[in-house]
Amino acid sequence: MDDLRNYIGGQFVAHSSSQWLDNLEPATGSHICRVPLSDASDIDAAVAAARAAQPAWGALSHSERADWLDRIADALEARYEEVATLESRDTGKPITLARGVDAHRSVSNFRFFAGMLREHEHEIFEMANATNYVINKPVGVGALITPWNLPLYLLSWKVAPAIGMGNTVVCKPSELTPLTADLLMRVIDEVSLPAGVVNLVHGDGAGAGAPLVADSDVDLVSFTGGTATGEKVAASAAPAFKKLSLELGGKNSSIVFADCDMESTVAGVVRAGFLNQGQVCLCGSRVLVEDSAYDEFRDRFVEAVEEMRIGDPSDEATDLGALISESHLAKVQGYVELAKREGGALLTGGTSCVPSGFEGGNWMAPTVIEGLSPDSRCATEEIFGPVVTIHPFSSEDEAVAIANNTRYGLAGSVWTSDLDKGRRVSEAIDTGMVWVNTWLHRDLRVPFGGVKDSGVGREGGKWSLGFFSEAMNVCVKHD
Ligand code: TXE
Repeated sequence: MDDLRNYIGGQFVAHSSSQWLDNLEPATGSHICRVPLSDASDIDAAVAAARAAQPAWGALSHSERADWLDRIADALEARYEEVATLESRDTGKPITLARGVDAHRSVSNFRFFAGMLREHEHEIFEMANATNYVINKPVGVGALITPWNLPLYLLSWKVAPAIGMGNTVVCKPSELTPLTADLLMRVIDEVSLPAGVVNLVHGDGAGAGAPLVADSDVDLVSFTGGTATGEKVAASAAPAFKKLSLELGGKNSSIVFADCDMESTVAGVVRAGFLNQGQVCLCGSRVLVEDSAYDEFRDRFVEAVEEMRIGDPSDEATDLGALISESHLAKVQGYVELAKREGGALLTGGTSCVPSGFEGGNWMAPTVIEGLSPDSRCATEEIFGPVVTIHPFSSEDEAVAIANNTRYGLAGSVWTSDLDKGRRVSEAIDTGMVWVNTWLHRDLRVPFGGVKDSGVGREGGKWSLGFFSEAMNVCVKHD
């Protein structure tokens, strides 16, 4: 595959330095392409192109911009299989997941926000002698920074509402998974979106991400990634009062009550624990089980985990693929070693499991650990891999207390046939989102985001439209 190039002002351009990063395939370790290691001068050029394009783009009506989003959606949909294949190759995730989740959502993100824009109306607040109407103006130039676990899914989740509300943007995708971001730029070029509305600069966090956030001509920052990086982004953006949205890590609990439907709960909790090899910020990586059902659930859960097929990501029968990188694999394995030192017992996994022919890749068996204190590091820190810890509880209060004993507060799930209990427990958990008897069941209209160290702000539906715009009130006095 050819070396990648930045996309600035409607042109694919070379970066200014001669530095490159090798993009490696997680499943095999083989070389895919070289990624530009861009620097502050590339960022300056991209931000200048975005700034120049913003007035004309911001002057279009919502429905004109909605038409552009639909054109991008159509062109992306025409390349559905290409999106899925590139995403699977670049991330190591199974092709069925790349099709059903990544390729599907990338198209529907553009379609969904096109529909929202067409329905968007000014809010009106009548007074006895005056009418207030609220308009949503573009913020200006947006910096959109995304991680490697759901590359195009998350990038399109930001690009669509950002440009939909009249902003122009500079995207900085993860340097580990640049392929579908490059594809999106080719799609945007193909549909002839006005030059400078969407720009993309490849590179790492220090060389490209940090100067982008710090650029004085950037008005808004939408970041999804690790909590430690989020702290740096917040510190850089705050002094200039940039609008900021941070979607960060999670350590989410799946809370299983004895009165649950055992079969669907086991299937749902396995999916929550291991989707995308556990590399989703929403994953339920700590499973809390009511003590009277603990033994039965544990045995069935481990059995179901062992039935998952690990192997060639391009094989439709594969359930679990490779981890993103060698260093990430080492970090996840380090947590398994830590769990042993913390007194945990491995119920399954804990080892590498390299499929034949994939010796150069980053492979790890799905791992379940019991016997750890719910306060232990492995039970409270984000591991972001195929590792789940399992813990008994004896009361609703105890389950909630365990669920809340982490620095994170992103998501969770509750499994019970008593829906009153399901709602009661959900509302007591300090997170941004909870599912009852399901997991990752997404309605794009609802708020998405976390509390505590899981982030700041909400995206999704009207929350995205609000974040990517400035609300302005006009009060007109009547005679
Ligand atoms: O994320 P980073 P990484 C978690 C997970 C994972 C950890 C680190 O725990 O192990 O984060 O993953 C860019 N200024 N999540 O290292 O470093 C970077 O180039 C501006 C949770 O991949 O946060 C990339 O584009 N940008 C998460 C993006 O930030 C900077 C999904 C994310 O990279 C930067 C992925 C800087 N100083 C990992 N430094 C989730 N919540 O979904 C880096 N970047």
